[in-house]
Amino acid sequence: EYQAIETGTGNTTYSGTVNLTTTKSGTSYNLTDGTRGGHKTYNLNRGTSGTGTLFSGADDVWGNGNPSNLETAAADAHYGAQVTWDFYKSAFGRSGIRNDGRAAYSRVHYGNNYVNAFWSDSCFCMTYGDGAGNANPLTSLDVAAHEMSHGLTSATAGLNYSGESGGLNEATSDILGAGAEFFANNSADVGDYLIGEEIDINGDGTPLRYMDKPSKDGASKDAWSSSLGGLDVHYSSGPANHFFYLLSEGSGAKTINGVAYNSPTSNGSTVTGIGRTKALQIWYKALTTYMTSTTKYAAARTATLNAASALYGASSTEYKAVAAAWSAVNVG
Ligand code: ASN
Ligand code: ZN
Ligand code: CA
Repeated sequence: EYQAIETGTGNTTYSGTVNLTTTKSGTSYNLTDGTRGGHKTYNLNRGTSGTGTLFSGADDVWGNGNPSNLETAAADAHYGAQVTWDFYKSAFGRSGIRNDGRAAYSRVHYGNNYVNAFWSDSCFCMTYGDGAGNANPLTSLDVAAHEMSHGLTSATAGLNYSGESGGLNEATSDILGAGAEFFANNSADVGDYLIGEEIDINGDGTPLRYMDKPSKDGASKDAWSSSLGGLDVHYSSGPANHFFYLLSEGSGAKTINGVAYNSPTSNGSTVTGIGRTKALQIWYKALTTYMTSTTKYAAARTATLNAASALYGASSTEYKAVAAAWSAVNVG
């Protein structure tokens, strides 16, 4: 049957009106992205297993911006996978999660009132709940890039999802989630160092996590201590998220894209940032070259120093900034 790559229109909840790469099959359209490894977006229609049905229809317009339209979450999820694919390619020269040109797939409308999203290695797929009460659908771009980046971590360092390595695994997803959001340069969803700010999971407009000062969420740690590995991985991620913010932007007060940050240091030092672009290069190289499944915080310091040395030299400003940013979160 006749198949063609098309550019459709997504009317998303979080990212405004966006172009979506779709497929025309015969006379109908479906959410298959033939330019990014064949990524597909499926409707679980409240189910919790299998793939449900591939989103398809008579026109190439997806959703209306309102979550009550079942295509809207699909537009956000399809867009999130598309942007994250392009971010990996543009920033890191990487072709998909496994760097093999093949895509994962996405499933939306998982379960009933499900307030979460997740990556699964067994399906090689991202899954999104619709939220409940205050919590909006879990399909914002930073959440999508966060989940897809669990796939990347799994395919590379393989950081175990518990203890300190689990915190580093979670931080990697937050770091690349924020990286994808900045990369998208979408005026409806500007880049920030907040995770899940649009979901409103707390019902008071606050994000899930803050990278400049992770303790603002009431549970995450700003700095390493010997008890860190006993925490939930979404809280032991704090020092690594904080490291990444400090390395990118430096300590103290700063406003970026209209969001005010104020990042402390645990040792009273002043850290000067090297910019997000270089910080992302360092984290990615550390993740894909030097970290392993059992890497803890001390080894993450070494991994990122090795990455900075390989990329910029052992006497570079970048190398020194990595050391200073880790020291500022009590690592090393
Ligand atoms: N949204 C969570 C995460 O990606 C789901 C989980 O904890 N498994 O970390
Ligand atoms: Zn996660
Ligand atoms: Ca964000």
